[in-house]
Amino acid sequence: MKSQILHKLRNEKGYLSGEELSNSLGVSRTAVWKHINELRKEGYIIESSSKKGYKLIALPDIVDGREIVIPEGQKIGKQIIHFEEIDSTSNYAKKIGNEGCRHGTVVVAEKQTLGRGRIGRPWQSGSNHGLWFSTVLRPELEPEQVQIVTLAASVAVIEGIARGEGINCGIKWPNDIILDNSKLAGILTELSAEPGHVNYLVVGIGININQDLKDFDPELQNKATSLKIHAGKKISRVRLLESILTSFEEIYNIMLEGNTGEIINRWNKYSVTIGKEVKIVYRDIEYIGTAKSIASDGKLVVRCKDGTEKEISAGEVQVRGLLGYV
Ligand code: BT5
Repeated sequence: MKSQILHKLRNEKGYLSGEELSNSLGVSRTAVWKHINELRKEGYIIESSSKKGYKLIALPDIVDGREIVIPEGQKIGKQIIHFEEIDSTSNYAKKIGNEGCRHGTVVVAEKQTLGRGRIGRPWQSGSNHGLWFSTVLRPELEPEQVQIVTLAASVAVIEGIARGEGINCGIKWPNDIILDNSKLAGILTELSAEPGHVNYLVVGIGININQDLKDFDPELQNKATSLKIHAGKKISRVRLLESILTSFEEIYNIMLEGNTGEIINRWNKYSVTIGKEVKIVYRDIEYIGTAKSIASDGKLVVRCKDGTEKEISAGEVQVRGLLGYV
């Protein structure tokens, strides 16, 4: 009943009288009033006037499926599973990936208790100030081609933020989204595969949205940022998630058409890595070179000091001068 009342209020630009609501839904006016109060507790701002009735003024910034509007035909985000709190959205996405969930299913949480980055590193996501979500994808790709999906996801985040908020970010290979020389977002791609066949991929995306600097753990305060810190105002997580999912669908379709060149071109456009001196740390071996380009399979091509070229697909790339890494 509550969601039916909400639906009616959302479709009405002006006021809806208590009588109209109670008649059309077949419940008493007291019941309508109780549901309105519950919606208010959930964060909906509903104005009431004894003469005119109820009017929806503002939506809460809760990132569940009720609030997120996905364009007709879009597969990514068509199904959204929302948690108030979870260990990690990527853990849950893997579970439902194994159970055969639909391509494009998105798992999103207000808070994570065990958010993680690559190689077991922690991801700070214990408050509802950010967007923490994981998408299950079922692409027809060979396991060795999946690096392109991480690049595609980075492009989707960049373009979704530009489209939704008009803020331009950069990408540090392979998966860091950078704003004002600090880390705004990270992407963790995990794979379930058999030889020659990808069962599914889970792309976990964490974006700092409405944190103030003091909300970050002390060790992150000199290397993390949020959209609010940059823009000086609160940002709607719901609207931003919608625009990122739409960008993701767009770039995913380009990938399915086999046009990886277009993904690489866009990625290069946003890259803060190419042309920079980088330090590669891989299995205790360190070397310094210049990031030259991205290969068609998403690997980073690095020209080493001795003139040789290496293609990097794993390990840690540190961009000199950025984030105080070197
Ligand atoms: C990443 O790893 O950047 C991938 C982060 C992916 C998080 C999403 S949230 C939804 C989904 N569910 C999950 O459990 N994970 C995904 P990596 O490149 O390894 O970077 C990790 C490092 O980033 C940490 O060691 C910290 O230095 C830093 N870091 C941690 N939390 C941060 C935050 N909120 N903002 C900026 N930097 C952070």
